[in-house]
Amino acid sequence: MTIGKSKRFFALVAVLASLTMVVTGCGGTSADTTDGDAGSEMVEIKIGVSSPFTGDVAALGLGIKNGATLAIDEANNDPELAELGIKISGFFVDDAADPKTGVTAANQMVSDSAVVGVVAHLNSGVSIPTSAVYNEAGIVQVSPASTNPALTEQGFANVFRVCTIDTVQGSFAGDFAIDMLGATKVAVIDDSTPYGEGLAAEFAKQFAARGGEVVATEKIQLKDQDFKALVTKIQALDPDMIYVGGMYTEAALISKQAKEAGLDVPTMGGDGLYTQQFVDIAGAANAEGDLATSVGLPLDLQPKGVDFKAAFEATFPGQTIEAYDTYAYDAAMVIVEAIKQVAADMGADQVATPAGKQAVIEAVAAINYAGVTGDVSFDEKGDTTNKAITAYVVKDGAFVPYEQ
Ligand code: ABU
Repeated sequence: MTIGKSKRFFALVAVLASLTMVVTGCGGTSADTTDGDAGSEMVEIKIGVSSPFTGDVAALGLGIKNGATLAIDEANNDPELAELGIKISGFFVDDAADPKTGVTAANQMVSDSAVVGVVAHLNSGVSIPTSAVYNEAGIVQVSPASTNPALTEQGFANVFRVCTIDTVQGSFAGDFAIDMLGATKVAVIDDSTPYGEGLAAEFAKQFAARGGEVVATEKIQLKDQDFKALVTKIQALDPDMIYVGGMYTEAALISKQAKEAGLDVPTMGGDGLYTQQFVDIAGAANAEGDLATSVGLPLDLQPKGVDFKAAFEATFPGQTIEAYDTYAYDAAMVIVEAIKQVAADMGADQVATPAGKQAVIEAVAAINYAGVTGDVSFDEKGDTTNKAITAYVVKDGAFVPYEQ
């Protein structure tokens, strides 16, 4: 952790133990084979990747696809993997941020016996129901972005995430609103999803525990677009901030319509807001001063963030690195590392067998991987041990780390 540099930011690591904040086809037994460069036979192992490639949160979902793609490309240039006789392919499926579509996507991926693990999904509301599919199929699920605590509270030994959870993020945001923004009265809105409800509740709990007043607790639905009546209602309560547990499209429209109605107070939310799309939808002038927390450190403070940026720009010229790209990269790499361990122990042709897939789960559970985002390891539930959270503010039309 680059303490010296991070002192400039309210990029804080929430240390869970003390809550101290420090600045700063199922069951297949045969594997597909393909010819390697030297003419030797390679075993093809697949990693499923599923997130929203379409719809209102596609910016974040396509970022996950990009991050996982970079990892898979890099893995296939790894001489160690080639020596083991393995080629990795991605199996990409759009879940459209929809629980039902997500379950279909999950079934599609696990039906291919070469799929030994999945990087999935963005939305907690999708990751939670699909986790039962992966559990039944006996393959590892590593979510890059689903932050609702319930995902890893189901007792599934095959479920992991590389992003920290909303009890950490929500309480961080509650403290931030009090300590950094001096907020006293907040209107809290959630989007009725597991993520939005959970994050808003954690924020409100901490904000109230610190002496703040929650003047409104309101619900919206995904794809709502007209928030004028809601804004009028909360405007009468004179809040000095709006907190939105939700995703960027709805939150940006709330910010825009609040400012247009004369309710000129910051809108704040969690990682679901941390994308330039939020600013673009709200309009830069409306979004100025709005805030978002997000998991982990800013890209340039992530241990391998600068290298990731160079590789990303070479592979996806003109595209933007989104909030979870490096997390998707690390999620895929954790699965790759587990595949390498299992191939070394059991042989490449055993990795995609039921026993091999179980061994991959066990290898992920024990992993200690030096990732782009930091050291990746998991606790007994499958949650990351990396509890970093950063606060960002919109300044001159773009999110930047919040400076004191
Ligand atoms: N973590 C933000 C967005 C995804 C979710 O958890 O629903």
